[in-house]
Amino acid sequence: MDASLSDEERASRDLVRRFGEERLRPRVAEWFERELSRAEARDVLRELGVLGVLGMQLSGHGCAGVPPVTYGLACLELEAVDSGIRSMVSVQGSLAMTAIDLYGSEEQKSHWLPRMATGEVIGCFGLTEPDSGSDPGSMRTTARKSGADWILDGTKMWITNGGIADVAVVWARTDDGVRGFLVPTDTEGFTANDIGRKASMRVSVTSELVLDGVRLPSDALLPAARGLGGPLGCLNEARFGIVFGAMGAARDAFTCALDYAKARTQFGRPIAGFQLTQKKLADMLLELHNGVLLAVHLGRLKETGRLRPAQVSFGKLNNTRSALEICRTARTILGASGVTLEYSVLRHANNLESVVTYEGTSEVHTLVLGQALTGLDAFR
Ligand code: TGC
Ligand code: FAD
Repeated sequence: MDASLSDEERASRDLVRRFGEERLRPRVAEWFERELSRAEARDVLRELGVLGVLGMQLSGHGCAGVPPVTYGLACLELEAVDSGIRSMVSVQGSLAMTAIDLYGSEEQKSHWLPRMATGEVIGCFGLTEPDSGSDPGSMRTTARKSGADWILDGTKMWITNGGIADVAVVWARTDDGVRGFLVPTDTEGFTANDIGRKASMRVSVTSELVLDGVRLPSDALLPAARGLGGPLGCLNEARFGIVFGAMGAARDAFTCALDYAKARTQFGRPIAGFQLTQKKLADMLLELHNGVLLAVHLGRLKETGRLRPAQVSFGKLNNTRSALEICRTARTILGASGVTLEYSVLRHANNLESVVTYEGTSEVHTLVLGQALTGLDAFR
């Protein structure tokens, strides 16, 4: 892959990889085992802010403005450690900060973005609701006018960074269609309840957000977001990061399986010497490199403004599906050792169960491609 990357892209990737290996990997299995606490999640985001990856793909207001492939490679290296780490970064940079960057007023941008880039202020993105997941157009959260103010009521569900956020980007139904609001989380009527007992994505905080008569001033509204296209526009950005990120988890599982297969002896020889193991490794290698090549290709399209949402769906569907398959295959190579947290393979596979579900399930992206191919909408 290195031949397809510029010197700057490789240097930035190596920096993030080193940070992941030295600062995060030594702690990650323990975090997964007992679930990352709110305080630890905030600390990790502060460290990632110092590293410079939060909103690194945005320009101005304290953000570096790196090209898409550089951002994608950062996602890949972080997800090689754990999908939860990449998730925190995606939600902060590609969802919450992107919503403000794309749709916010100049005042909103200068108020929030510089401190979000450093990790001093944490954001979350509330689109999903208990009864409204794949079909966000059916959301029930409302925002109604009360004089110059807005009053928000409703519940958001499965919100990454929800319990640690200082500001929540909340999408709500108004008389004027779906609109976005910046909700400081210390506003009266706002509560975040963390979701426990997750068997996946344990290295990130996931919460329910309850909005009970939350009163906001008129300048809490994101002025330039109108309709469902507002949140979906942000999802394109986060999904792009996942196209790269998923391949990080896959690479880590592949490397782990290859090393293990060379070291583990059965029937008097390394299991890497058996043809069945070699077929697994070769198939994993093909899918891994196809996925990375696809990600870089989509990144090059994005650099020149030619990346369409259906192409992002193509990448998200293919790479999350392949990554999950690679991690499951890696687990089989490790035998019983593969089910423990001593190795990363099952932790990655468990995390990827969330990654194939959030940001549009595999079924949703399949239907987006079906629609692009046939012109027929099979969602309803
Ligand atoms: P539909 O009628 O097709 O479209 C409504 C309006 O939205 C526009 N639009 C898009 N705009 C930008 N990017 C896209 N990808 C867009 N897709 C559609 C469309 O042009 C239209 O605009 P307008 O101006 O005509 O009103 O909408 P639909 O109700 O039929 O739904 C389409 C569908 C199913 C594809 C969409 O709703 C969808 O993507 N559903 C999946 C929901 C989802 O992905 N939720 C993710 C929540 S956030 C999250 O999971 C974070 S995980 C943490 C992490 O990232 O790590
Ligand atoms: P449903 O929509 O109920 O789908 C259930 C099943 O039905 C799926 O297999 C789905 O593909 C299938 N299905 C639905 N409609 C169709 C159809 N038309 N045709 C065929 N099959 C269909 N959301 C946020 O807003 N912000 C976040 O930060 C966030 N973080 C998350 C973090 C984690 C760890 C997880 C697990 C989820 C997160 N989500 C977040 C929510 C996520 O986006 C939703 O889970 C996802 O959009 C799917 O919604 P659902 O779970 O309600 O499933």
